[in-house]
Amino acid sequence: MHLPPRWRALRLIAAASAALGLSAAIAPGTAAASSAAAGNTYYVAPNGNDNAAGTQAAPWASIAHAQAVVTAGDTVYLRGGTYAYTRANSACASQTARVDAITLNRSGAPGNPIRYWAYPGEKPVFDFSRMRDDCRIKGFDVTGNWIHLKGLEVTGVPQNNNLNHESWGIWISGSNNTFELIDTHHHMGPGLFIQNGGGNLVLNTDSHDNYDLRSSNGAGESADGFGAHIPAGNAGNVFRGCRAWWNADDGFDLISAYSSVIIENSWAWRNGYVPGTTTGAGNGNGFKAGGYGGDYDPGAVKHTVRTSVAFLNKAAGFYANHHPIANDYFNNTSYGNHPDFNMLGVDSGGAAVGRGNLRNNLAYTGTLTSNMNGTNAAYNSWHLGVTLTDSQFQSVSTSGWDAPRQADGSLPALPHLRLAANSTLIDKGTSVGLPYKGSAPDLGAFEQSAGTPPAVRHEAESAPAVCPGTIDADHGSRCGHPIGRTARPAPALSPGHRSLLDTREAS
Ligand SMILES: [Ca+2]
Ligand SMILES: [Ca+2]
Ligand SMILES: [Ca+2]
Repeated sequence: MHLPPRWRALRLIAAASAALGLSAAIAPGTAAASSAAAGNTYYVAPNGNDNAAGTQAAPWASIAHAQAVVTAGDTVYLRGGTYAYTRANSACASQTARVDAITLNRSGAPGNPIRYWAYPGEKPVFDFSRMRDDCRIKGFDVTGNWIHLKGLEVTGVPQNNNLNHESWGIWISGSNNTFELIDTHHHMGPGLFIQNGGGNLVLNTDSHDNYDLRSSNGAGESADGFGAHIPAGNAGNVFRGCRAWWNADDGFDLISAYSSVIIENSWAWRNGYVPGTTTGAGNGNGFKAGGYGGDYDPGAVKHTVRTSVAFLNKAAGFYANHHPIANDYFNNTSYGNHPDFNMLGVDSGGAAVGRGNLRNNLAYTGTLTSNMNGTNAAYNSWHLGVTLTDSQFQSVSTSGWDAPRQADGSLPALPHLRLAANSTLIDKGTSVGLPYKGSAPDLGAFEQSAGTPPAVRHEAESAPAVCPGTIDADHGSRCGHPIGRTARPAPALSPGHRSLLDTREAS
């Protein structure tokens, strides 16, 4: 852990509080025992023995042994301490083959997941840094369904040769799994990567300091914090309450995703650098919301990125990445990125054009926007015609965003980039179907108005949130919003934009 001891202690306290609060609902021997959800409870500990009984008094040693025993509805408590791995559970068939340290292929069932949870108040650490397998490595390979991982720290998956694009901390191809309160970091590849499957929830999870320094497509080009690169027919993947920082490539990456993904209440900062430095590495977008290698793709789907924050990323805070259709970007805050919102899309003829439905977003410092012609954008801070200053905010600090989470696992309550009580950005938004206070939504990720009753959900504004049909530069002004705009030709691409293409790590 890179956190100072004080923060680490606070984080442990928070984790303990959260775990204790939830453990009461599922504790063995309670009323839950009479419900269908109640299964067996087993224990794994670093000093355990796989020939033991798997009880609290006589725990097993490995999660592999546990998963060979469990069935739907069972809970495996992982005691605190380090589970160190030195080899995969199969041999490398070649130097470009893929192996797993841990394979979770045993599925739960609807309402009866298999739970692999940190024991309340303890932190099980899965350390893969000493693995020497000479091919691509997955720390956790989750191929099963209805599995719930909670409270685990996952670290150090290496690349042991330079013939591949990346290894992976957690690799997912199953469906309806939950990844909660995971701290995945210091991998030579993405921290958490959804390759296939739908209905997966990544909740209150952190991914940071990942750097693929031995990637064959360039050091740092593939270590995203989070990725979803799923085929069609896999709806319902959601990232909520997640943080991505100091990942060498992007914070969140949805390139080559053919099913819609939602990212909400999440933060991304300082991505695109060698972790802990300002030395540039990979692409460096906070939220890379799609794209298919830069080309028009008729299979494109709409993603949603909302109530999220990006700051100090090397490239864009929010980036369309040549996406062919308009994603929804609602109530996001982007601060000091390059640029804050880059809506570079592609039309059916392959030409560059702005693509995106933007409402209630806030851009401050850095370059505010680029490639906006052709988007459907209204009620964003740059439409107000005023120059923002720091006084709009309670704080513009970029420190402390990796502070411990709240007791329920949610993001820490910081004053940073929250609107000041007298901010002119309060109630300047328009309803996008999200809850808000006061007479209208505020701009940015944090609703600030207080003292007035919460509004009920309003009908969608008269201008549709989603532009019907294809938007292009000539028709952008027809995809209505009340602020008059003049359609202009799409701007030429700067050379740097092409370098933001990112086609490799989806493989
Ligand atoms: Ca990249
Ligand atoms: Ca990427
Ligand atoms: Ca408001």
